[in-house]
Amino acid sequence: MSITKFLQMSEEDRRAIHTIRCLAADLCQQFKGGHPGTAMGAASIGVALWRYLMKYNPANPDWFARDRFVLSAGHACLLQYMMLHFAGYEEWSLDEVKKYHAPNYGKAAGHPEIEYPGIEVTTGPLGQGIANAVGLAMAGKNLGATYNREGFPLVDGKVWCFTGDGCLQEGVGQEAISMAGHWGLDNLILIYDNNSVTVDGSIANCFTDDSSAKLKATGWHVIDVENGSDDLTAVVKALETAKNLKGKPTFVNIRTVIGIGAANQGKGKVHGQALGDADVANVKRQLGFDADAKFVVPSSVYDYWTETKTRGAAVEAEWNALWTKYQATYPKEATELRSRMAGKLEGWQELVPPKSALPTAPQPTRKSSGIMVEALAPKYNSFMVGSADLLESTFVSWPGMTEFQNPESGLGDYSGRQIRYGIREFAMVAVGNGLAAYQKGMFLPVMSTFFMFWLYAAPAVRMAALQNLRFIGIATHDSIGIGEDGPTHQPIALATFYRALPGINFVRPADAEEVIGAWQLALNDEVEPSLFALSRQPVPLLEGSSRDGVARGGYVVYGSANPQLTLLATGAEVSRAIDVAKLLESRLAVRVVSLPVLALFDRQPAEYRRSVIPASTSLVVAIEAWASFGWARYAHAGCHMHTFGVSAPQDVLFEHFGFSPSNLADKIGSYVDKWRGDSGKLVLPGVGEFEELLEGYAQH
Ligand SMILES: Cc1ncc(C[n+]2csc(CCOP(=O)(O)OP(=O)(O)O)c2C)c(N)n1
Repeated sequence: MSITKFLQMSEEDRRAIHTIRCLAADLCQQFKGGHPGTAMGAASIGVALWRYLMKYNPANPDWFARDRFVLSAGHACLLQYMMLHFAGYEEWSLDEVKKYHAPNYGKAAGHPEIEYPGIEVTTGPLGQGIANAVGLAMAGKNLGATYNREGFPLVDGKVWCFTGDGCLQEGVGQEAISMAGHWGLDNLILIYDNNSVTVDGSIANCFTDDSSAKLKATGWHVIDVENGSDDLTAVVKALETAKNLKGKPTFVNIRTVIGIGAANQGKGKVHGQALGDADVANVKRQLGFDADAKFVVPSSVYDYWTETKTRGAAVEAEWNALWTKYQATYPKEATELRSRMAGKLEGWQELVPPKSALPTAPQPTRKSSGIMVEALAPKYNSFMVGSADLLESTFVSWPGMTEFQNPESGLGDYSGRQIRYGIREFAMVAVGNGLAAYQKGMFLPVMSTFFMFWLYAAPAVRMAALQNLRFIGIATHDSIGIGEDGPTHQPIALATFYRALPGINFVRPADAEEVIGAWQLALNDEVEPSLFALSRQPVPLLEGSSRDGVARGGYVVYGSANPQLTLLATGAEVSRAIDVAKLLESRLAVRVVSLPVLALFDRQPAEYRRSVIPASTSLVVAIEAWASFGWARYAHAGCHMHTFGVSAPQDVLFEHFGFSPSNLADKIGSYVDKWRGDSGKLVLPGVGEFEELLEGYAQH
């Protein structure tokens, strides 16, 4: 394919595309880094979308009814930045775009970031963008089904997602594709920039799927374009067709040439390296540009793009008129939608039961969490509540719910808010991120699976935390307390990651009261996602438990005002720690501290933390049936897991691993004796002397 053979375009189109290619070469060459190849090869796709097809208003990037674009191949962000510049987004001046890879970094980050105008989600970890796009498309479908009325297509935007070969190789991309096909999301268009090249070169060495056939078999419409880098007309036509197809999402498989025009066009080398001065000049010469002039944008190219601004203003004005009429015609729906547009969740506080109304008989914290799901989910259309095939055991269902399903299936409809994600944990959370990103605060995704399988979802949780995308994650069966399912299902080290992750509320509540505290914390925090680790096994409602204590991250739940020994615990181990305290208190003053949210406790004033954990006057021992990593920060010693767990009933397992109250009292008692010495005066261990009290107790 020769780059001089642009037979299918007008002169203006060709010049616009050439300009993008030369700019991409210059932008990477200036700091000798970045990803030029795809921006060059897929320039025609960019022009087709922003110049011809997408509905947006550059003067109001957050216009509610816009189409949404997701660059799943986030490394190709230069293309998006240039498009936003040409389309007329004020904040995307050419100078701003030039900050790509610059030391004075700005909006033109190495991968697109959600906080900047025209960028719907942060992308870069390949595959997740496809799932985000599925979430955005679900959001559009759900809103349309809930608020659109005859003659009022209030929500009818499309979601355009750009994928390369990489995102299609990633499991999460395939999980999401499968979901979209199942749901028949016909507002979703997945554009495959099929250049058949990744970092290491041709995909012939690792990826030989027939993607078009595969997507067809997954329930998608498929359109093929053969000569995408050259044939703008064909690209526009294919995307136009895709936009109008009904009943299924559409996959547009467009063959392009990566780095078209460069010496190494079609090769891995142009994917992620600057071309070099000589080759940049060579590209420009071929495209009829001055080989020595940099960052050249002919004025005719800016003229070519002026239309996007007038068109954008007109479509928004038209929609505003529709919205005005809608508000007059459907005041109730409009009021609710307005409140959701503002990200409000009004009146939930009144629906929260007081401690006196909570069940006093022991019950699993996963079940206590269900109290809040049942109280809130039926009332708020913003709640999109689902599970990766564990709806009942994670208590995220409610009587009378409607499933989010393709109406054709007879299983539900698009207004449904109970979501069956199937056994696709990673995509579940990445899709949830798309829901949350549609318009922050408009949706509150609640998603569930066993805690162990939040490991599968971890990369998407990280992206939620990075972007301030709020969700509530329900992570049940959170320890060896899962019992007979055995070590494959018993999380030991996972909490360490979630505790270290910034921007998330990771909560392990001790009882029903703390579960309420966890929900309150999550709902009061309008910014960060939350993840609750919940027990499979029953725990009693503790006399000293407190939702306000959860709001401080940790608090004294039981025991002495002047302890010689302070026990720290979380979740189901808190009641166990209280049992241990009771066994020891005939000879020691003991206190028990519940620490449901370590990161939040860390942010409390030092005096408060000292008053809760008096580490300079008391020995401090942590009890938690997870790995000990991190506890040396709070305690002098700890009782933790050192192996992967075993298959047996949960009460047998707690015995086996040394967590019976009598064994814990034994071990901790001996530890205290050691530090009390013969004189009886307590000597406190120093930094670095953390002791593992259960290491070696269980051999496997
Ligand atoms: C999950 C993940 N793994 C690895 C990478 C590193 N990486 C960035 S781009 C890329 C290759 C992508 O190939 P493709 O999607 O075909 O993009 P193109 O070469 O067409 O630009 C890789 C491996 C990444 N960004 N995300």
